[in-house]
Amino acid sequence: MCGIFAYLNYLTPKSRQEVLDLLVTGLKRLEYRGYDSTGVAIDSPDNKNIVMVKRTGKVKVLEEAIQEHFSGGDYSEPVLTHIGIAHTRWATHGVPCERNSHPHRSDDGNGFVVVHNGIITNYNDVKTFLAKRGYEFESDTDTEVFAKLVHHLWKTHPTYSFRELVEQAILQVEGAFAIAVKSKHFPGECVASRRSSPLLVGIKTKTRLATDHIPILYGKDDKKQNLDQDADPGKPQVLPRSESTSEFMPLEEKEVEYFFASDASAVIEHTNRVIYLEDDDVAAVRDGTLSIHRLKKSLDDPHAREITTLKMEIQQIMKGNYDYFMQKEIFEQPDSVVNTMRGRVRFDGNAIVLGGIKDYIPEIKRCRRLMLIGCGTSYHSAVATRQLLEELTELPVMVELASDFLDRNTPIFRDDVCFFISQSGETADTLMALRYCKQRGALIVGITNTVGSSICRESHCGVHINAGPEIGVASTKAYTSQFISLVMFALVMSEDRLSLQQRRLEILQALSKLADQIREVLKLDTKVQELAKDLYQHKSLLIMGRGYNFATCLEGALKVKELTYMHSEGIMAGELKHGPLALVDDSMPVLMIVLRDPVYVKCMNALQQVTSRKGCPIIICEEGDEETQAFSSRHLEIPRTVDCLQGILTVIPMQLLSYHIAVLRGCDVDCPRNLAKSVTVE
Ligand code: G6Q
Ligand code: GLU
Repeated sequence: MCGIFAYLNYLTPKSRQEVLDLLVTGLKRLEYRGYDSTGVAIDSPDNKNIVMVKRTGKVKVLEEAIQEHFSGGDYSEPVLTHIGIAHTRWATHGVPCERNSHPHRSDDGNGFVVVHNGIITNYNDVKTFLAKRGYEFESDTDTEVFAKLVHHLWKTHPTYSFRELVEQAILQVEGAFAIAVKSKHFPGECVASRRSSPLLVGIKTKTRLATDHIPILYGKDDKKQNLDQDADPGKPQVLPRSESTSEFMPLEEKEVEYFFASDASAVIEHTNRVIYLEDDDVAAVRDGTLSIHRLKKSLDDPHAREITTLKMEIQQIMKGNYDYFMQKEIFEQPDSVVNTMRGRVRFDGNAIVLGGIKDYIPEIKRCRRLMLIGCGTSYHSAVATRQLLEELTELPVMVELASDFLDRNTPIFRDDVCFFISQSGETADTLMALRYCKQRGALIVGITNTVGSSICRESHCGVHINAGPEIGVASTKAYTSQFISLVMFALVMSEDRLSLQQRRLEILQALSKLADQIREVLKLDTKVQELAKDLYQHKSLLIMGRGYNFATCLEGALKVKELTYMHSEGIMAGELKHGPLALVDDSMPVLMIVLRDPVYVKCMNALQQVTSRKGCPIIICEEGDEETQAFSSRHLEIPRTVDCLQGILTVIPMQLLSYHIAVLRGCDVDCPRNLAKSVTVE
């Protein structure tokens, strides 16, 4: 999700103009990550204030705004030490607009300003706490609570250092974040931290550093303070922690520049010396000295963080170790599925809360039927989850392609609940179908990856899938996150059905294992690449399955078509003898999904029908299922999971297969011909 860039020069004279140029260039390097708005914060020329400029849209727009904003004051005067922070936002809480753009501030006086990537899942609790103490909020974001919380702590614990204030705030928040904080009250200092979102520190010095390691420091008291017991300002209730309690000396340099960034692409042109922060590391720069602190001491902690020397080119860093964004996005799925569930699924209490629709659940429970509407991959996520929705909601569920739904002038009732599923939230057909249903009085639920998109805005309620920006035109991680969002909805709907509790539990347990199982499936990559070598010169590929895996057949075939320009068809295995079997002979490539679920026997029948026509299918089957594997020498084994989640694990080999075939055929993986990421025309 989006990007952070911060720059600190210590005893290295730089004008504010130069700092702004550095910040804007840093943001430009992070643009590829996807974002919807931007912002920067620097000191005012009299050093008495912090000035912020924020814009929706591209970094270019911010750059122009900066030129306009800073044309008057004296921004060309060199400053010895200064800290500037910058951000590209991919909205998760609150639509993209200037008010919601980062940096966010603690108070009218801009005492503390914060840039944040990720989601603070308990922001509502923190917000309520702070609101009771008179804090007024000016944005809809989760981030703002962090700035205000630091301010609250500063007021109640006046002897705390900047780093200690941020540490205390971090101990109070839950979720995923990378943050960088700047303060008027602590000039020349910067504190940054991360949990589940990436962040690194780049170090630039005139001479080579004397050390390759930054020691990790621990405070005397890492206990989370009870926020409810406000200390009397001036009389701290808790003893402040001393600054350097460790026997290690932190990195101390005379003239030094530090860069805090979400990834190395933003720092590589300045320095190749970086420290990758680990979860719960707090990096603080004070008097030009960088120190790294840990919130909690654990036995297996290393004593120091290593300074790594980067040997990569920018282009390479943007895609990580991947050749294409699509490939990167496929491999991001263990994380993106967790992000979709973050703050929503409580595995310990078996509870699920979907904040964006919870107030509408009673109304949804009273509806006559559910309609799931989308295009392409998004439509397939509806096909994939329909059966579970029918089972757990006990309602009729219609699954519709938006274009066809409109062509048919489908009857809609006031008590219908219509889901509009769209990664971009801008697909014209889906949006028109939404308006059509809204006019007829149905309840509109949006399932999108893009906060503030048209579908988001025009829905009554919804779920953000939080998969992070998807850049490859072929949708991959958005599909698995849409899938999980719909599964979570089904679980919410069945919360109070006694007879379904066992089933819910089984699904929740399977969800908790999903990320690891996806990692297992991704290990099949080399094997899939070998299979791609067998297939890439063929003209066609048939993909067969049924039940919970039919959607994988459709989605797999779509991936193959759009990426490789080969013909491919997803075939419902139950339909084989009604036509498609005629296509099968010893030369037709066939892939079959045969898993141990309620339709296993029927799938085995289909497998037999294919092999007895001399077909030699590639089989996707369960780990160790020798009986099924006996039908073909080419098989891909996936871990066992609950039937209704199999589709998440089976689609990944299909994503990999289409990717490898496309590479072998020399196709443009990230931008297939004739296609666009967001289809805003009918
Ligand atoms: C497939 C595509 C495509 C997409 C549709 C709908 O790989 O990305 O099929 O799913 O064009 O787009 P939205 O999900 O953005 O509505
Ligand atoms: N949750 C924050 C917001 O919505 C940060 C999103 C991001 O990662 O950019 O503003």
